[in-house]
Amino acid sequence: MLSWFKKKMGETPPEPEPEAETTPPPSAGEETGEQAAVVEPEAASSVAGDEAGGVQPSAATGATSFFNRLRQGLSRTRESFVNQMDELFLGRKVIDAELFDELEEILITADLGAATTTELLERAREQVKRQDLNDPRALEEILQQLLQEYLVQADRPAELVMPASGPFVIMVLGVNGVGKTTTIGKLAYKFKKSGQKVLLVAADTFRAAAIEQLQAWGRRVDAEVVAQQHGADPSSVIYDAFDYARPRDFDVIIVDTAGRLHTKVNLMEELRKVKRVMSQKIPGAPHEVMLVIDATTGQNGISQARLFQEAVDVSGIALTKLDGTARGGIVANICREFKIPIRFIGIGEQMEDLRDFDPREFVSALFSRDREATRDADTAADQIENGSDRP
Ligand SMILES: Nc1nc2c(ncn2[C@@H]2O[C@H](COP(=O)(O)OP(=O)(O)OP(=O)(O)O)[C@@H](O)[C@H]2O)c(=O)[nH]1
Ligand SMILES: [Mg+2]
Repeated sequence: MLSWFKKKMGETPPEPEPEAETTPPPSAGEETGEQAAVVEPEAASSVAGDEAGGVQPSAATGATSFFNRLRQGLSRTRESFVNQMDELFLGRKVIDAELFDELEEILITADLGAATTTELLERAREQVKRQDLNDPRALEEILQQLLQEYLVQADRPAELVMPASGPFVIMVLGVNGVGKTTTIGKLAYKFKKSGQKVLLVAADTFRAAAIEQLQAWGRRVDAEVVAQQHGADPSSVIYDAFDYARPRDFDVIIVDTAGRLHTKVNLMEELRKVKRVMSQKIPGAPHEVMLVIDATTGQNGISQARLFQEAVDVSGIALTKLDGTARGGIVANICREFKIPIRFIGIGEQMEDLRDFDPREFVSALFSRDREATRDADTAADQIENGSDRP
């Protein structure tokens, strides 16, 4: 399992940091001279009971079933991808131009995008030539490895970095229906499980149901919610919420925003304003601007995401509904397009269905066959136990 966020640690000296070179300085921590340290990774086997009632946590017990759950979530993509690969390689003895052409089609169908596909195949061709390879299976391995490289190349670290003092403010944005509120609920659940005090802020005042939905998540994961009435000014909700939070020592504040009218300038204006208000109330906030993208929307989802990125400086991506699409190649496409880390992936509607994005685990789950599932799961479990699953 990943250590998925870093936490302020005022007095305790930080643990030795295994991924020190990929870790940026926590902004507030540096200024204050305080150190950040990695919070213990969430235990893979400790899916807590649903104390507040509502959602049934599924039986993810132990690293093996954790990996299998990811496999299961990705089953549509995996089956389509792996089946097509198997068909392609079946009976082939050599790597030739025709094989590359057909591979190109598979990758494009998997939503890798034309540019990513072209670039990836170009690099694969080079490797085949350089190593003088003939066996099509070797090509599959190269492909796996190149895909993984795309996924890790985003030049910022995948963990969230909390400030050294004060609450960690996360602003969540994205087109309507992509899964913002659900992701916030799942994220709140993760933070709560890690012992953090969480406040949710209903700054999506566009429709009443959005506020109620966030409140329902708050009850479910036992987090407080600050909300005003439907139609209220989002900035005023932020003011209220941050005033409420100040004396109450929250560790994490997660702000839900509206996703309506994304093509209209006024939504982007509003998001900029909301962001500005946050920084006026809490210097440095929001510490994370998390863009939610729906994996089932393909290229369209990517162009929408670009609009948000242009309007506000996005620092991380949550990619939802990967369980609902056969085109998981979008992950590589997004990594190449945005150079922003994918922090989390959504693989279902339950509260534990938000997974830390681990490129190696993802690629391995994507390429695994049923007959290999047990072996892969065991390997993943070993890696998790040995703490060696971080790229
Ligand atoms: N299968 C699946 N469904 C998801 C996932 N994430 C969210 N959903 C579903 O997607 C639908 C929309 O999710 P919301 O969280 O309401 O989306 P939103 O972005 O907040 O929508 P608006 O508030 O209307 O802008 C809901 O039915 C969620 O249950 C996921 O990872 N997998
Ligand atoms: Mg919502």
